[in-house]
Amino acid sequence: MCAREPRGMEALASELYGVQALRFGEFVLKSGLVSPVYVDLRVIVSHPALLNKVASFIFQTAKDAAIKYDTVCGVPYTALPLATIICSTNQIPMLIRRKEAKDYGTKRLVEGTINSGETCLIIEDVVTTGSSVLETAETLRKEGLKVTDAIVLLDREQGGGALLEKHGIRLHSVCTLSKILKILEQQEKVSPEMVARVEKFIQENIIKLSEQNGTAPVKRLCKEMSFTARAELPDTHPLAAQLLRLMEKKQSNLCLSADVTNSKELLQLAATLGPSICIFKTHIDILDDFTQEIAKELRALADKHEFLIFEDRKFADIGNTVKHQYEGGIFKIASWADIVNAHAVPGPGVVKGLKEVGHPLQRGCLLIGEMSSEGSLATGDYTKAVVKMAEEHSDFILGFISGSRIIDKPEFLHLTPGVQMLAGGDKLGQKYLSPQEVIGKRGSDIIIVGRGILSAPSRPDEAETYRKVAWESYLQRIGVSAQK
Ligand code: S5P
Repeated sequence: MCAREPRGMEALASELYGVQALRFGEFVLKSGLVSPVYVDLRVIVSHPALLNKVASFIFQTAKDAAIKYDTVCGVPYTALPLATIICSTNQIPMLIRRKEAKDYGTKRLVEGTINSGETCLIIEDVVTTGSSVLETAETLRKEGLKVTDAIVLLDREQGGGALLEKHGIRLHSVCTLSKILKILEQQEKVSPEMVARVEKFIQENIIKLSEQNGTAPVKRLCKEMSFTARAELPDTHPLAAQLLRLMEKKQSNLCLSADVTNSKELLQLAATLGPSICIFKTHIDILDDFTQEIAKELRALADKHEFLIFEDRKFADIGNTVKHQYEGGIFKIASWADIVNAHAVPGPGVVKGLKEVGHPLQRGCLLIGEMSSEGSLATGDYTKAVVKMAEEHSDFILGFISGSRIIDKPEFLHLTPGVQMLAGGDKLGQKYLSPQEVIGKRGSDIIIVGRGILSAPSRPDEAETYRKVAWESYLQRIGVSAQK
């Protein structure tokens, strides 16, 4: 829903352009997408007159739409000062939503007086997918408040309105990106060619409701960065960069889950499937006959066929204990595994302990953000806290085990288990999705396949089938047609 064009919109558009809240050119977004437009309304806090003006436009839009509400809440952070001005000027009680994932258990998520049953109007600066507004609405609703409407200064028209509508929230915008574009074109601030480029970009990046999953919209994944480009980013972990390059070279984003109990079979798998995979994943403690010699042979096969070894140990203890588990014992995991993984449940100490051992050896670790098993508790706020932990330790954490992309930073890798050609599950709670769904729709990078390959009559043929399907899904995602 877009409000009637308010008077003074031309002046507002011009001022926003003047303070560089809207910029045109080539910008790499967090997701890796290259966008011809960059909208950053945070800058308006440095321009008090403009801040006031934006606040009054938002308030007027709520009035014009005859919305009934008792309180106002701004989506953190840019909309917080806007909500403050609106509430202070018009004597409306305000609520503040906390954004920090930390200490969710002890801190209130909403500050201010909450009167259950009252209606809260959400204010936002810019809406793309609608997910930030939705998150705020969900937090408020959990506190017993009603959320029926949200006002946004700028709707990028990329599907946010439809997502919010699905969740019972009407989105009203002071202005849309295409409207602002027209104004700036008339004012000769933006060339007709640039306007056409931005319009095309908007069209190509509309997030359709059919592509959305639950509350969080799955990102539209065309025109993403290639694995090679991600390897070159300055913040990509060196081991992730090595992996991304070998993936591109071997045209493989397949990780084999070598869940066998006999070392001969393990080595045979590595020797025969090695050319098809980018990672060989072990559960070393299920082998009946492990010796350090096996680890050595596996290492040699990894070097020969250019794959990384990932020991799926799922560390989950205090830092001091995991350090010993990683370095010592019978397995001496750190001496042969490039990658390990850990649960974030003990807190950052688990990462710090592992890092003490792994970092000097140029190893890397994946954090488990989500699990493929039925009833997993690794969801929602827990997953968000895992992401935050990874960002704080990105010199050692190179990515995630998750069902989908859980952070839009191309430096991080996403590996997804629970993959078979046919969706379904096993009798013990494992749930399967197809490679196309995982790579193409959910934005993960690497599929982890165990029994889908291990129980096939020809394991090498089946591995090749999985490799091809997952690779084609990746190519489609970055907008390159697969070579037959
Ligand atoms: O959430 C998870 C995380 C992992 S690492 N779900 C999983 O299934 N895994 C592992 O992936 C699991 O331990 C097993 O080794 C593999 C899946 O095997 P499959 O036979 O079901 O493909």
